[in-house]
Amino acid sequence: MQNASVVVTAYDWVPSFAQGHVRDLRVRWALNEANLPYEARLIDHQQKLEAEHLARQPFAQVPAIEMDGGSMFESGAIVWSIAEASDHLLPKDPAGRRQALAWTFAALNPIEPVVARLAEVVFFLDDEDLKTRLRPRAVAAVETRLTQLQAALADRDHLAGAFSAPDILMATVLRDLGHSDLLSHYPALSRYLERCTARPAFQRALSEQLEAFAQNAHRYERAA
Ligand SMILES: N[C@@H](CCC(=O)N[C@@H](CS)C(=O)NCC(=O)O)C(=O)O
Repeated sequence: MQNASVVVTAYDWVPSFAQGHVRDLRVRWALNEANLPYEARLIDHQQKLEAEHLARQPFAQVPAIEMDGGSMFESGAIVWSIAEASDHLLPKDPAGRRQALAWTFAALNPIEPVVARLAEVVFFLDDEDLKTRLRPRAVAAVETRLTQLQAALADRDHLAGAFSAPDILMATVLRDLGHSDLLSHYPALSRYLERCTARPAFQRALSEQLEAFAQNAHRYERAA
């Protein structure tokens, strides 16, 4: 690695249920849309706790990015910054840009936490009784947001005019429901997600994340 002007910090490997869903995917997608070459700095789950990484990401998470001589964290802020550096990932008019900003926060605030909560119940709870008790409420919270989101999207193809930064965030959040059939009850949202993820830049980003995991899998299989 090194000498690239853009460096994305990501995990070298995660368990299969999380592969293709780690949040550096959003950053890789935005960079591919913006045609900005980058290199990945791959860290493991010990390195994320070390001072060198905490200086980049104070909460011991990924992603983080180095670009324009500085470093930043939080995937939404990173995607927005990449979009600002690009000439086609944000509306040019002030009103459209404000809509894009609102939808960027919307993807990460009302929507992502309920999606993440359901994933937590499905993937991280070992207690089957507790899982059975908590799942209906977690599903209902997601359904409420999907109903509202579908109504707000109405017949538009994208959230804020043409495809833009908030679509990268919203689509990656909605993809995280792929472990369930929930989205199939929301045809406009299913079509929206298909439209976004059919983009070549998304496909490249996904391959790049998965390729890193595949290259490092042997180290973890040996350790298991
Ligand atoms: N709000 C943060 C969330 C980052 C996050 O949750 N990253 C996950 C991977 S997708 C992580 O590193 N989790 C490990 C941990 O929290 O210890 C962002 O969007 O960048």
